[in-house]
Amino acid sequence: MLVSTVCSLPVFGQLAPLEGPVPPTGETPAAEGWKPVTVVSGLEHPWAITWLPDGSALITERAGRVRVLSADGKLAEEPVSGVPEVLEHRQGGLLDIVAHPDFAENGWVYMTYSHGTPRKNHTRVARAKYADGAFTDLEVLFTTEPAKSGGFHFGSRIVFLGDGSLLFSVGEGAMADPAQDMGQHWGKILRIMEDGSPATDNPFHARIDAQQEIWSYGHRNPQGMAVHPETGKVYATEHGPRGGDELNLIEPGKNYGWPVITYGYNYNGTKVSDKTSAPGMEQPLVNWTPSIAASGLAFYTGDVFPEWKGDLFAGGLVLKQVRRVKFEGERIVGEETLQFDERIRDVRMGPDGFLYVLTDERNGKLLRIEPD
Ligand SMILES: [Ca+2]
Repeated sequence: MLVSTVCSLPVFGQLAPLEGPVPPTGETPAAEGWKPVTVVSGLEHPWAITWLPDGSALITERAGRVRVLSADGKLAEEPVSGVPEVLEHRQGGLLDIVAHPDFAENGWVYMTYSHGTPRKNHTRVARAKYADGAFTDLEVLFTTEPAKSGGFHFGSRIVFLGDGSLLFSVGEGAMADPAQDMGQHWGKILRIMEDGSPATDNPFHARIDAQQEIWSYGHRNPQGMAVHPETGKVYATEHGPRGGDELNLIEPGKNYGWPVITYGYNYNGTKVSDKTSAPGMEQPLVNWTPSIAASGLAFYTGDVFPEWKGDLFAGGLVLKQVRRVKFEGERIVGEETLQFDERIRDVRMGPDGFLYVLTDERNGKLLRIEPD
């Protein structure tokens, strides 16, 4: 059985000698002309940020709080009331938060979180209406089945597809095999309608031995997901074990291979699998070895850094980096590193054309990436 020790892996430049022949991808060149500017600190293990139309933002903290950041950059002392009760346990807690694209009209905010007990838990999606520091009308939209044990690999990110449905990612609970088990929700990217009802055009909707919410499968722990601003295509990053972190283009019905194929190794250096490819299984667009410990993911759509437009920015926990994955059209043509001093949990586009990151620390920060 695989057990994640992502949190305790050594940092970049101090990697312990590997026992397995992990192919190194080498160091990527440093991105030039940027600097991090602290917008606010005092966030306890922040996980995700979403902006509202008035310029304020909501930030989740893993322990189960949502903090309000005013449009002028002040953090409200009182957390948002009415947040769903979460299981805070190891990697579990309050995870992603995304305001509905039509928030100005409907007021809905969507969240994912771990729910239950350390021995019996699930990943959940819920929504609530937000106004003036309070959630109301809380609705639990989905609960993964079956219950699992332990505090690893809950996922999770949410994206809206613009057709009345949403995708959310779920890890495989650090148990590997559920990722290929179509009877389970674990290790999948799932699709439901925005009101929680079933999406009747899902790829396995009619298959009686499969969970009908499955959109794609064979995932280990996807913790980054973003929709391309022009093509509408969905990209996701996931944690490999030791090495083998991946960027994937997510398409309905496809199998992304875990744990049958992988470029990663177990933490003790032994092989997870003899295979890095197999018929009917997708190859990653990018294989990050050594692992960056993939976190938040965002396409850059602003004008502050014109040369970054259309590129994908992937956060990394263990290497304390954001990787700029350079796109020409839909083709990946290179990669650069934005090096930070702290673990990066989320990467998002702000409404002001700046890229923002959240650091995963007890005294976590929101950083704005500005020209240097
Ligand atoms: Ca894969």
